[in-house]
Formats: sequence, structure tokens, C-alpha cells
Amino acid sequence: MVLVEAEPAALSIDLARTALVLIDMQRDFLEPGGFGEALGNDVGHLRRAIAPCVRLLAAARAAGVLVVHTREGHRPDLSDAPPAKVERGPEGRRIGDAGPMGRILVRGEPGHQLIPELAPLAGEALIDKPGKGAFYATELGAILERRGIEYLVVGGVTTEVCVHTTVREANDRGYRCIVAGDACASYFPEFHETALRMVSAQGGIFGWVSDSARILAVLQQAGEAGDAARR
Ligand code: TIU
Repeated sequence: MVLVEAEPAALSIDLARTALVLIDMQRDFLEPGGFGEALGNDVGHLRRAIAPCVRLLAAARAAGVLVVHTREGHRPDLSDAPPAKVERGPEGRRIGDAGPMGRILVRGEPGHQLIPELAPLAGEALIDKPGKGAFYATELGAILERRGIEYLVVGGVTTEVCVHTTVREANDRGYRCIVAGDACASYFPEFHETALRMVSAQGGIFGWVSDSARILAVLQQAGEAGDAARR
């Protein structure tokens, strides 16, 4: 077991039972010229999470921690997209409409892809999810159960939408979640800050909040120990 410094308190975790879950680091949300920016958002807020995610991903891989990537998106015929989700926002800029990087939030389109900085390696779990939460209507729960996962380190976008929904789903399922605060981001900085506080408030009502530096300290120790064992 290793100790991760976090709020509301440090948490002892078993890295063999831990997964790094990176939520929806997709081109359409993060890249200039994507759907997020077309809606008038400043993608600069989201891009601040890229470097911490890259560092966490490298360290998790080196430590042998299970890595899970998620993408939000729908089937091209939108048969898995409820009207309640599609029928919002300005006409012409809704799910399935032609966006600057292909059809908005449709699987297979350029904007739906993960940003190249965080491209999955062959063999890493890539979960395509139709909702905000990564458990709803996906195989994530089965993958985590088969691997005996109990702890999730979570980063990605956006903090108050897909990260929060996933952490809430995970908390109800009994997972202990550590949100890597600086590896998450929102188009609304005040929502980001408040969403993090909402996780760790009330004794950690949804989980723990830490940051990439404090999590890296633990992952790098494990990575080095693994290197030493292999030598
Ligand atoms: N991934 C995710 O958070 N999807 C969103 O739609 N987020 C917004 O903040 N809109």
C-alpha cells in the first residue's frame, strides 16, 4: 500500500488495484477550432489539464497501473442519443450536426478522437460512452471488476460534467476515487474549483481530491521500484 496525500485526508491505496481514468480528452473539447470553441468557450481553460494528464499517464504506464481512456460520443445514426440530450443548444451546433471537426460528438469523426498527446497505447482500455458518466451503458464496470480494481485516479474534462458524473457513479459503486485536480478542467473556472470542493467536502462525500504532483510522487516511487525489481 502507498499513501497519497489528498483532501480531506491522505488515502492509502494499492496500485495493483488502482486504475487511472482519463475522461473525454477529445479534440472537439480541447482543440482550437473544435466544437467547444465553436460554442464560444475558451479552450485555454481546458488545455491547462493536458500536461498534468500527460505526466500522470506516463507515470501510470511506468508503474504498471491500469489505464482507462474514455470518449463521449454517439453512433452515427444517433440511435443511442436521447432527444433530451440532442435537442439543446443552438440549431446547427447540436450533437450530430456538421461541426468544424466533423459531426459533433459522433464516433469516428476527427473531433471525437482523443488529443494526440494522450493517444491510447494498444491494449489500453478505451471506453466509448453515450452519457456523461463513464459507467452508464458501457463496459467500464466489467473491466474494473475483472481486474479487481478498487481505487480510481481520475483526470479529464470537464470537471463538473463528465468527471463529476463518473466520480459520483464510481462512488455509488464502492470505488474510492482520487480526483487529480490540476489534471481536470472546465470551461468555467469557478465551476472547476467548486466541483473539486464538492468531492472532498463533508469528509470526502464523493471521494478525495489531490493533484498530479502528489500522485506522481507515489507513482514514480512505484515505477522506480518496478525498474529495480526488473534489473
Ligand atoms: N466530457 C464532458 O464533460 N462533456 C461535456 O459535454 N462537457 C461540458 O462541459 N459541456
